[in-house]
Amino acid sequence: MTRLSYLHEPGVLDNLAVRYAKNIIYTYTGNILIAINPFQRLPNLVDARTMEKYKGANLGDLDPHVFAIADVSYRQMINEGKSNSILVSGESGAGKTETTKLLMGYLAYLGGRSGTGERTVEQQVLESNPVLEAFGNAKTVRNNNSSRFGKFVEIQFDKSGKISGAAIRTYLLERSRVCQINSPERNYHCFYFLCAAPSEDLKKYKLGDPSLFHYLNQSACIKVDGINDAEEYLATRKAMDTVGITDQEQEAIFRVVAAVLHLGNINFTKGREADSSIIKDDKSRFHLNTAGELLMCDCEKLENALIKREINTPEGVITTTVGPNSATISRDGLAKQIYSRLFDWLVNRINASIGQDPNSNKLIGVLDIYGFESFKTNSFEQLCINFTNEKLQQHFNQNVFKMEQEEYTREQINWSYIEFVDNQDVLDLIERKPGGIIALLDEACMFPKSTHETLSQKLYEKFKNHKRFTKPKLSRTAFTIQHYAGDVTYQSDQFLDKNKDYVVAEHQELLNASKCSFVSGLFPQATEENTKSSKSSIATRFKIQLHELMETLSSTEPHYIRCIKPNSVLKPGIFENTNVLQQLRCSGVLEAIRISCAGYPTRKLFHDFLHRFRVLAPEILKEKNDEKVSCQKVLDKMGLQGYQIGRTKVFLRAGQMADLDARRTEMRNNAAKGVQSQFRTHV
Ligand code: AOV
Ligand code: MG
Repeated sequence: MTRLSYLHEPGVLDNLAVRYAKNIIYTYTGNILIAINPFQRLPNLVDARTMEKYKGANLGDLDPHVFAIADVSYRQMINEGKSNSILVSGESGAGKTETTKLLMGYLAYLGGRSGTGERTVEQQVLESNPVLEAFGNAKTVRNNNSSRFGKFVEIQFDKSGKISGAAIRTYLLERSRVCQINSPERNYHCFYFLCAAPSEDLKKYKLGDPSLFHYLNQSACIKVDGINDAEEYLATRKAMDTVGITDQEQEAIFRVVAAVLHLGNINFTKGREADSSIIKDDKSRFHLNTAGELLMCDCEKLENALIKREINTPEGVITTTVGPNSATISRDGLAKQIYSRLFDWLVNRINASIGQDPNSNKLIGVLDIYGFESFKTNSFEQLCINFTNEKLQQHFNQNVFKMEQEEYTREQINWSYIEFVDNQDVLDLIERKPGGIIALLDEACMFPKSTHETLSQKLYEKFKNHKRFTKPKLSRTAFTIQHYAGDVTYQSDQFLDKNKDYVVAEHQELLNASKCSFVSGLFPQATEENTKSSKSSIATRFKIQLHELMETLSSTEPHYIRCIKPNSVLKPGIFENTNVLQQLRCSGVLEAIRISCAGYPTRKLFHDFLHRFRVLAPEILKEKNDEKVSCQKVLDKMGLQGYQIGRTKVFLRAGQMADLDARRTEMRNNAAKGVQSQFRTHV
């Protein structure tokens, strides 16, 4: 990209479109790789031969590729002993997860131990993907296989450069999906996989068609094109085998998944007294009993945990009842809590089974995290997601700048400071403690009387003069943040509930007493430590996780891959200009290009420069000067201006490389013509 003669938005866009039309989906802009989703398998692009080709090749010698980025990271790690990270970002459906899998596949190829058995570390690392996707991915409007959690995989290497361990960290699984979905989306894949299991499993778990279950039939979508649920069920079990989840554990996992479905079918109706409820009918009773059996807990206690509450008062504990609405909320809360703990269990189990290498100090981290989101209605999840993106954007900007400036300093060339839009003020708005949005939200969650209205009033009051915060005119509960990628209006209605992460004491007690050690293990007895962590809010915990991630990232050499979704119909061959442009803006690619343009986007080692451009001035090369002097003379002869000569490299302004290349081609063509005419006279 930086070799284009005209580096501006239309030029950038046109370049990408032309390449995409030829199925060239990868493009470099400086060190950043842009990857455009092909929406079709391009087998030649990712096969073993291609891997072999990229192994050890210099960046830029071959066509742009994710393998090239992985290869550079690997070499840097081996040669310089420094940890690297690869940050993959882009909007939903842009291809982050697929790109991440290609990266991991290539790293496993480089760092794998050839010829050893089935359950090598690298096999386990790769097979963790289908397991996590089964439980953490779902069909959404934007992507049939959308990851509903963020993921950072640290692959550890030993002294000889072989993979010796790995750690997977996940971020903020979307919980609301377990209980609530809209057409044409689906719940998490695993529910449908299990409903398509062989009949003996179905019988065991008392399951049937997905349309029988409330958590699945709220959406009209049951089947997804390209996903065969029955096959995926078996594939998931196989992947679980590989990552070391035992048969017994697998049985318990799917028992819990089935129990969640049965929980969702328990309905309530008004009881005799005011504010009380009873199980609605025999069908609901059946599902209640089945859920209880599957979770191996006392069915009567399960019923009570849903329709009754114990309240501590100075006079002692009193038991009250709750109405059908509250009972339903309680049921959904329980389902979400069980599911999110199951997911965390899987992540921990995979980590334990793959194992960490305590002696490894070199790693390559791969980040696959949700891109910037702006929907018609945006809630708490979007705030967390966009907060993540603000953080990563800051990291990106700082690095692009830092890398540029370090290079200029190293080469001792003159440069003037280039300004960039800093987003520290948005980060402060969200995360400052005290006084930021998260802090105010946490505060509101502590007061039983808070509502989303009181929270909103507080925000309006506090940030009325903040440049990045506005109150939409007609709303009393929404607020708008000016993110680096655009304005997003958040609806605060569910913020309080979504931020609270407490388990109802009755639920905790019930499941802790389960006769199934797997289930009781998901709800361990409260100790001092885990009450402390369960007391902190979801947003604050997320903020801490994010902070840790940034610390890890800043100790590594980062590489950036920006995934782009070329169209919103998810089809190959269609390139929507405005859509792509918006993504290039949001991902900071255009900003990075602007930075490059302001400086010296192309740089070449003296030797390489002379090698390439000697045809332009053969007489100068004959002079046997020092390489630096020769470069200077070639550039002078070409009449270029504004370039700089560093210690080891020539630094060219945007477009100058293209200019030189054009003249070189011209020169060569002329030379070839000359040879031809000579040849002719000779004959
Ligand atoms: P995402 O991870 O960026 O979205 P995915 O990686 O799941 O997006 O890609 C979405 C779909 O695009 C995949 O299921 C494939 O069908 C197709 N696809 C993407 N990359 C490639 C590729 N390199 N080759 C072939 N097909 C591809 V999200 O997780 O929703 O933010 O939340
Ligand atoms: Mg994904």
